Amino acid sequence: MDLLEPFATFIGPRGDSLESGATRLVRRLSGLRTVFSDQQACAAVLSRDDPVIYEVLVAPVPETEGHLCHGVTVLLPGRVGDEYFMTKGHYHRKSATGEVYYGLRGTGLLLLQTRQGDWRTIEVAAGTVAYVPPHWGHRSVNTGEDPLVLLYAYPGDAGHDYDTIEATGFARLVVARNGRPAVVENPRFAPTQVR
Ligand code: S6P
Ligand code: ZN
Repeated sequence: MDLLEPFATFIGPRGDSLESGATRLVRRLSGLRTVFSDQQACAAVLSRDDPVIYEVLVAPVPETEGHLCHGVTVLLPGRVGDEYFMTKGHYHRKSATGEVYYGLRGTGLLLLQTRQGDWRTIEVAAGTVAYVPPHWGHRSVNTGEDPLVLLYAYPGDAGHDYDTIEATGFARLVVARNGRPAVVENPRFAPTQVR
């Protein structure tokens, strides 16, 4: 039996520093062009700058059965056109696996949907424990003025399916209307055919 040495990671007061050999993934707008619906607004931002949209600090846990992958997502505040900064979003490749999020800082929405197009939102703020049940695709959206910082944990063998979201989009968009977040229909959403 391979025993992994128990370890802890330190999360700083801003909820954004994870030490102990954590890997930092940086997602900039240039790598998220297909995520935002307003392509003109996206191109306009990219003509000036390539802003960081979010970072993921990943604790060093094997991505295998039995382990609990965990880390912290730091999603910056901002918009592309009317649309708030958000993560790519994904289903778990092993679809029957859930995930827990814990809000450390900021405010936002978790956008959840099934492959058939049923959708939900969960408001998240510091102290929110949000549960993503198996089979629900998920994306985080920062609707506030501060970074949205979320701790996450999911089964090590869950894997990530980004291709489906890339192909179908999300059923709903989170946009600013009169300065407030609104959840509106995505006219380009194409639910996956039930096989
Ligand atoms: C992984 C978990 C989060 C996301 C992170 C970035 O299952 O849901 O760690 O990876 O929030 O989102 P995304 O969609 O780019 O992986
Ligand atoms: Zn996930």
